[in-house]
Amino acid sequence: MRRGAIIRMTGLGIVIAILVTLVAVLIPWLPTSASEEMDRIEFVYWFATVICIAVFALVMAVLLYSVMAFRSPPEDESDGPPIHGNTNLEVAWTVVPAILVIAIGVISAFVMSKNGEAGPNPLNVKVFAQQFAWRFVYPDDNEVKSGELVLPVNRSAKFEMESADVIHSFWIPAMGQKQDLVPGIKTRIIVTPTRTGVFSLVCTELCGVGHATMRATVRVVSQEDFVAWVKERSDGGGGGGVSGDKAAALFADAGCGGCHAFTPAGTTGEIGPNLDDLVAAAQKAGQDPADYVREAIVDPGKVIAPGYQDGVMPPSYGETLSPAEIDSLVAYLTGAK
Ligand code: HEC
Ligand SMILES: [Cu+2]
Repeated sequence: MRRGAIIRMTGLGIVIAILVTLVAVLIPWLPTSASEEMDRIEFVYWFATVICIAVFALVMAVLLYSVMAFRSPPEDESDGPPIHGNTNLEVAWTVVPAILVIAIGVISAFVMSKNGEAGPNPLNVKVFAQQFAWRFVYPDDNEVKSGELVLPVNRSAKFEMESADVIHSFWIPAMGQKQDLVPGIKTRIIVTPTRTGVFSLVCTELCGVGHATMRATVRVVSQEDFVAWVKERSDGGGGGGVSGDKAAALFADAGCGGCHAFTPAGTTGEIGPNLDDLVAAAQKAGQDPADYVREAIVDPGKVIAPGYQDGVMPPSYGETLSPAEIDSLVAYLTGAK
């Protein structure tokens, strides 16, 4: 091949590589990493991206050069010269991509296995998902329950996850790891936060009308703050007391607030009816307010609030909440103290 052609193609390739690199580097495609697992995932991402940029630049340089250099003059209807295979070229374009793809595969497998290791002293957290809320239980820390995910920094958290209804998916974008929750089986995932702060956990599997609201706050705190939080959460026994504060926390933890507006709880959910005037609604239905509300929670399909659909409010609260918890919610919602 002529030297001039090689120089021109190389120049084109360098220009293309620089442009594409700018697009890759200047646009913040990924959130700033907040976990060890995400650091490794980012490594795989950049490894694959560098290879892609090199291959793209090579192919585009040859293509653009050929389009310009071998363009046929107008009116030229003759055939091009007959070309036979070029064995060296064919071996190169088979072997080089094979090596690159295998390298990406090997590195991914390595990172996946590393990201599945929990370290010596993981924090165990049970995750319960249901349309459209997350609940967390800390089995080794006084069985503390929470609707907010609180994690100590620099310690692996090992999540054991269950879904009460349909497939959901656990994802904290800044922490990289993602795992489905499938009804009937327990799935696991490990996350090791590397910096304190507030992040969000989102459901990333379309799971029904409230899917977009199925989020939870993730708060990563120092080890001391975590111990203090567990202590504060355990004081008072966690047995589903009937105090207003507990009921308010339960209303949030059980996901009610994601679907219902209720002024005392400060929630604004719009998937279900506003719960501010339940006493009036019960009177209209000619029922005792406490019975009316209890029935609405335990057996939501029995009477459907006008203008709303059956099958949206989860029918499982009668099983997932304890009788004491249901009592406290009923008292909270009817304004009885
Ligand atoms: C996925 C959304 C969703 C969640 C979560 C949810 N609800 Fe509902 N809720 C609804 C919808 C929709 C209705 C109306 C249909 C019906 O009556 O079943 C409703 C109806 C109700 C009613 C009857 C309202 C009326 O005016 O008659 C009450 C009371 C109620 N919900 C309380 C709760 C409580 C307490 C929780 C948490 C333990 C909760 N809901 C969780 C969607 C939800
Ligand atoms: Cu979901």
